[in-house]
Amino acid sequence: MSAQTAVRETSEYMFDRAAECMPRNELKALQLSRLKSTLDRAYNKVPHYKKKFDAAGVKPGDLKSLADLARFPFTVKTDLRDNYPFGMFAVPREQLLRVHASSGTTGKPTVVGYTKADLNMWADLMARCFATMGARPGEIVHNAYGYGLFTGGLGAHYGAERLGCTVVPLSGGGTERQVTLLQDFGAQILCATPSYALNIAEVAENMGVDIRKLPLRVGIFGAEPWTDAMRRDIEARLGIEAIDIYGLSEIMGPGVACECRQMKNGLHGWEDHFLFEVVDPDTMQPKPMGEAGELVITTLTKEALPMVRYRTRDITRLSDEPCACGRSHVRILRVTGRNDDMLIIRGVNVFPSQVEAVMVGFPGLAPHYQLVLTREGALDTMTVEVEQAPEFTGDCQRKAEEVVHHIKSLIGVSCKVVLKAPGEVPRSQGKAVRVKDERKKGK
Ligand code: DLL
Repeated sequence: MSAQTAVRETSEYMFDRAAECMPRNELKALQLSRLKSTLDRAYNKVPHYKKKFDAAGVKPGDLKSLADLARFPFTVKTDLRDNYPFGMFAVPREQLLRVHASSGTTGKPTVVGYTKADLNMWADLMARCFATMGARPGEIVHNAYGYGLFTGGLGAHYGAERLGCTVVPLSGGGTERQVTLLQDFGAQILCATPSYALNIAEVAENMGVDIRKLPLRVGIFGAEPWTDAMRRDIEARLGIEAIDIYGLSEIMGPGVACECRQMKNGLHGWEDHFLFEVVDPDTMQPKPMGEAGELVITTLTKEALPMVRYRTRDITRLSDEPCACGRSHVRILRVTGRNDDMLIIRGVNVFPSQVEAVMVGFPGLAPHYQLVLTREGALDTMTVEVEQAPEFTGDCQRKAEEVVHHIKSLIGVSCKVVLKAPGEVPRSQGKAVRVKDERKKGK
C-alpha cells in the first residue's frame, strides 16, 4: 500500500478512542487508583518526597478521594535544582533510557529522565496529539523543534513515528534549507515554535517561495505563549491551520495537552495520565473550574520522575464543558503567560503576550518585536522595539505614536515604541526571546 493510500481522511479518526472518549466517571476512578500508586511510589522511592510529605504530616494512605490531593505539598522547579542532577528519580539511574533538561534561566538546568515505559507512554500521547490535531498515518511531518536536551524535537519525533508518519528531523535553524525541503518533500505537517514558524514564513517570502501553494496544511505549534492574533497571521501567511500544543519537561515534554482540529477551543489535557488543578498563586488554594490561576499538574503514570502537584507557573483556566469533538478530557484554555514572566511597568501588570496581541496584524508592522525593560530613576520603563513591515512607507514617528496609543488603551500601560527597519529585530531559532531586561545592569 502506498503512503498516499494509507492516509485516512475521516475527521473522526482518533489514535486511542477508548481513552480519549472515556466517560468522566470512569476517568475519575482511573485517576484515583493511579494517583494512589503515584503517591506510594513518590513516598517510598524518592527521599525528597518522603521528607516533604512527613513535614506536611501526610501519608500516601491519607488519600481517599481525588479532593484529598489538596492536602499534599506542592513541588516546584527549585526542588529539581536542589536535587540536581538525578536526586528526584524514583528508579536507579541504570533504568533511565534517556534524560532531557530544560534551559534554566539561571544556574543549573532542570534534569528530567525516562524509563522505557515512560518513553513508550510519551510516544503514545504525542501520537494521540498528532491525530487530535489532524495529522494522519502516512503523512510527512517536518519537525523543526530543536533536537537535543530540549524535549520538543525528540518528543514530536517519536510521537509522529508512533502514529505512522514519515518524519523529516530538521531541528531548528538553517531556515532557507527548511523552506527548500518543505518544497521538495511536500510535508503536510509542520512542527515548530510559533515564532519560528513566522521566521520560516518570512524567509520563504524573501526566497520567493509561496508556502501557501505547497501541500503543507497543519502546523503544530507550542513551547511558548502565543495569541489568536498570531494564529491568524501564521495561518494567512503559511496557508495552513495553526494548532496549539502544550507541555513541559518536568511533566513529560510536549503532548501533555493539545487542541483538537475540529474546535481549536482549549487544549485537551490527557487526564488518564495527568491530574490538572488550578490554584490561586497567592493563597495556593484550589480554584473552581473555569477560574483563572496557576496550573498545577500531578503525573499519574510516570515511573522515573513522578511529579506531585507540580507548580507550572503557567496561568490558565480549565473547562469541563463537553467538546464537540467527542473527547471527554478537561480542556486547558490558552496559556496566557507565566506568573513569573509577568512584568510590572509603572504599577501595571503586563504579559508579553498581551503586547503581542496588540502588534500582530497591526497595519504597517511586522510580527517581530522585543520588549526592552530599563529603569529611569525608580520607575521601570518598557520600550517596544518592533519592525516595520517591508512594504511600509509611511511616517515612522506617527506609526510609533499610534502603537503607543493602542497599547495604552488596550493594556493600560504607557511605553515607548521604536520602529526598527526590516530584519533588525533578532530572529528566533527556537523559543523567542521577547523580553530584554536591562534593569539589573545598574541603570
Ligand atoms: O516547551 C515542551 C514543548 C515542546 C511544548 C514543544 C510544546 C511543543 P519546556 O522547555 O520545559 O517544555 O517549557 C515549558 O513552556 O511551562 C510554558 O510556560 C511554555 N509553553 C509550552 N507550551 C506552551 C503553549 C516545552 N502551547 C514551558 N502555550 C511551559 C504557552 C507554552 N506556553
